[in-house]
Amino acid sequence: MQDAITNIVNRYDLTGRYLDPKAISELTTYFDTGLTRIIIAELINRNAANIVQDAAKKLYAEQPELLRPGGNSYTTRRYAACLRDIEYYLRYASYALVAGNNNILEERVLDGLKDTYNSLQVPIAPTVRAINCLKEVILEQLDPIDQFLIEEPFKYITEGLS
Ligand code: PEB
Repeated sequence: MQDAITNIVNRYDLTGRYLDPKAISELTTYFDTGLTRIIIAELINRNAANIVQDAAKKLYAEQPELLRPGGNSYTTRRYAACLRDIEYYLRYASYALVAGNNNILEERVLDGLKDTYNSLQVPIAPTVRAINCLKEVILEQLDPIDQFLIEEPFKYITEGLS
């Protein structure tokens, strides 16, 4: 797993360079957003159950056919798997948010995920929609000026799945 700092340091170490103004500027950008990243992670921790529930509610209000016979969320087992998947997305997005780096999403979430979904016939488009619902529920609770921070990890997941 990488974070914003190890990412920069590793890059410079590879070529044996001191941290130049470009590196310092990248580090400053990360540190300047650090406190806000932590505040959002705290908000996610405090409201995780509600955020997951609201995102699922939103998804199923838009696509009720998922819950009917033939739908991929039909049966309590699959419905529970879906809520669990949404929870995974939220938890990993909060890690990437704090790390200021999406590498953990690649390593622990996206690697092989599309193949898994395809082999289980879990539909990708509604899954992407679920992830965006998750993001929208969080965005409603954030100051507009901080919203770009949470866009980053969710955008990375949805693009990786698409
Ligand atoms: C990914 N999801 C499922 C499985 C796996 C994942 C590996 C198969 C094994 C299992 O059921 O546990 N696991 C999940 C994930 C990580 C991980 C993200 C990351 C760390 O380890 N069905 C829908 C919705 C969508 C959905 C659109 C948003 O209709 C999800 C929720 N995922 C869904 C469902 C299953 C599943 C499994 C329904 C069960 C599929 C099945 O067994 O038929």
